[in-house]
Amino acid sequence: MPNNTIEWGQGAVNNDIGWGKGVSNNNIEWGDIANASPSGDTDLAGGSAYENTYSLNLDGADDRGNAGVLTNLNGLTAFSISLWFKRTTNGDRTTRFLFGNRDANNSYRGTAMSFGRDAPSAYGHTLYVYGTTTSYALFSFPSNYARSINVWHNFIVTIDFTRTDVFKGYWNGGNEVSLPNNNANPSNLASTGNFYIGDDVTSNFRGLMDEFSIFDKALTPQEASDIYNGGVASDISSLSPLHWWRNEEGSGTTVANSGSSSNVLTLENGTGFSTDVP
Ligand SMILES: [Ca+2]
Ligand SMILES: [Ca+2]
Repeated sequence: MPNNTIEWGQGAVNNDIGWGKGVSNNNIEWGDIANASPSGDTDLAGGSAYENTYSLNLDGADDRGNAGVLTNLNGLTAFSISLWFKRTTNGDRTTRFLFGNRDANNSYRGTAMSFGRDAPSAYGHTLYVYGTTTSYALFSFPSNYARSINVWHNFIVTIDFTRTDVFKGYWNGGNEVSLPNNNANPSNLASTGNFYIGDDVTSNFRGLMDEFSIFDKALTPQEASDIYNGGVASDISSLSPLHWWRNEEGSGTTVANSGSSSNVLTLENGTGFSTDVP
């Protein structure tokens, strides 16, 4: 009967026998909405399931995202960066930058990471780490890593200056590369220049990027594997990222920070979105 007034299927308001409610912490998601409520209570205000719908589309000319100065990274002795990327062309004779910090004079002031050129001979993919002293360290993935086009790859770089192998890097959740510091300095990270995604100074990345995150700790091999998740990006909020640009806006020139920090990503020079995601 339309408009019945007996609230069929609903327990009495404020009933105390748990009627209509899944057992607390049940593992069959009984009564669970959007996985946001371990007790099975409906959480209409805070419930939001992880979805990945949009990535960044970078033209390889001048497209980039600008996060400004990430002051909460300055002076850290341990940090990690995770990024997903997809190239759609190969044969590139230019080394392209996945990300980089630099100041108003184009001097590096933090990190930078290159994707080594394809030809005439393939280069490794190198992470540069500038410290609060003037010197820097560099660490490279082998040149054959992440070379295939039209598939999504994940790179995770972890730095811990108190570790013998200061650098541990992961490609697609494994393929670990461990390297000691190759220099007397630095012993920490400088972060006093703008942080750019897809850009260093001139050689911008060409392709798609997504779910870019930065942590104030060295992620473990298990955490690197969890982030890769078999090649499907997933909710990493339990790993407490400081910065996490998801690009789920799908339009406009500002990307929210889903980590604990407030730095938004400003999309410059016509940077757009794609519905192709990892
Ligand atoms: Ca995304
Ligand atoms: Ca452009």
